[in-house]
Amino acid sequence: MNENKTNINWYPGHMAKTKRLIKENINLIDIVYEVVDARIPYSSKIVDIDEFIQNKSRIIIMSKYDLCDKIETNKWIKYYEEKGYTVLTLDIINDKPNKLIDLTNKLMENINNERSKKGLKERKAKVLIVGIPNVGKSTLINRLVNKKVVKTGNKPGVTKNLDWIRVGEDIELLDSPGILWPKFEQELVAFNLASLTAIKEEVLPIFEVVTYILETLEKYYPEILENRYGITEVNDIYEALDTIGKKRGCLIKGGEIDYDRVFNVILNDIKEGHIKGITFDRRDNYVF
Ligand SMILES: Nc1nc2c(ncn2[C@@H]2O[C@H](COP(=O)(O)OP(=O)(O)OP(=O)(O)O)[C@@H](O)[C@H]2O)c(=O)[nH]1
Ligand SMILES: [Mg+2]
Repeated sequence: MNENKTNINWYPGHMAKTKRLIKENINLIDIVYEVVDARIPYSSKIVDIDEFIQNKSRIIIMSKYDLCDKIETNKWIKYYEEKGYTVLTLDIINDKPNKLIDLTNKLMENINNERSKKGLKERKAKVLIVGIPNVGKSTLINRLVNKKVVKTGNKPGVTKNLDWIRVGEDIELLDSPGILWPKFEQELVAFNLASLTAIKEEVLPIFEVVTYILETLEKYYPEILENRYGITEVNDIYEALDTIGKKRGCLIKGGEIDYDRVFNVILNDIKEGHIKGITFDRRDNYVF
C-alpha cells in the first residue's frame, strides 16, 4: 500500500480557505497546538503544516490517547521527540490539561523575555489550535475553559470558522476548522484517516474502508476481532460481514444480511470509541 490508487479525497473549499486565513494571521500567533490522533500519529499529521505555521513554537498534542495502543503510539512519541518536537499525550475528555497550561506559560515566558530584549511589551499567549477534522480541537478548548464555549461533535467538519477564545487571564486561543490536504500520496494514509473518522462518511468508499478496518484488526489486534465480532479471520470478507451482521442483528426481512447496517456498526464502533487499544500507524511500516 504505497501509491494512492483509491479515490479517497476530501478537500473542500473551506479547508483551503482556513489554511489561507492561518497564513495571513500567523504573525499574531505565539504558540501552536498541533493536535494529532494518537491512533494514527503519522497519518493525522498535516503534511504541509510547516508551510503555514512557519517556525512558531509548537506543542504536538496526541489526542484520544485513551483509545490508542500505547506501546505502538509511544514509538511515535519517541520518534517525534528525537526530531526535537515537544509532545504531550491527552485523553481530552478525562485528563486535566494542567501540564499543557504549564508548558504554554513556560513557552510564553521565553517568548516574552525575547520580546523585552527587543524593547517590545510583554503580551498574553496567543495560541492557535490546528489539526485534521474530528481530532478533538474544540473539545480541548472547552476543557481548557472548563465550559462549553465552542461546538463539538462526533463527526468531521463541525467547526466552520476561526474563533478567538479566552482561557483564564493569560491565554487566548484560536480554534480552527479541521484541515486535510489536496491529495493523499499514500493509500495507507488515506485509509487510516478514513477509518478513524477524519473524512466525511458520505464521500467514502465504505466497503473498502470497512474491509481495511477488519483486515487491520486481523493483522494487529486479532483478539479485538474475536471478542467484538466473533471472527478469527477475514480472508473471505463476505463471510466475515455475514457473521458480524448476524451477531449484531443487521438483517432484512427473510433473514438476509443488511450490509449497509453492518458497515455502520463497524464504523460506529470506532467512532464511538467502543474499540480501544488500537494504533493503525505502525512505526515499523514507515521508512524515514
Ligand atoms: N475518547 C476520546 N474522545 C475524544 C477525545 N478528544 C475528543 N474526543 C471526541 O472526538 C469528537 C470530535 O471532537 P471535536 O472537538 O469536535 O473535534 P474537532 O477537532 O474540533 O473537529 P472539527 O471541528 O470537525 O475539525 C467528539 O465526539 C469528542 O468527544 C479524547 O481524547 N478521547
Ligand atoms: Mg472543532
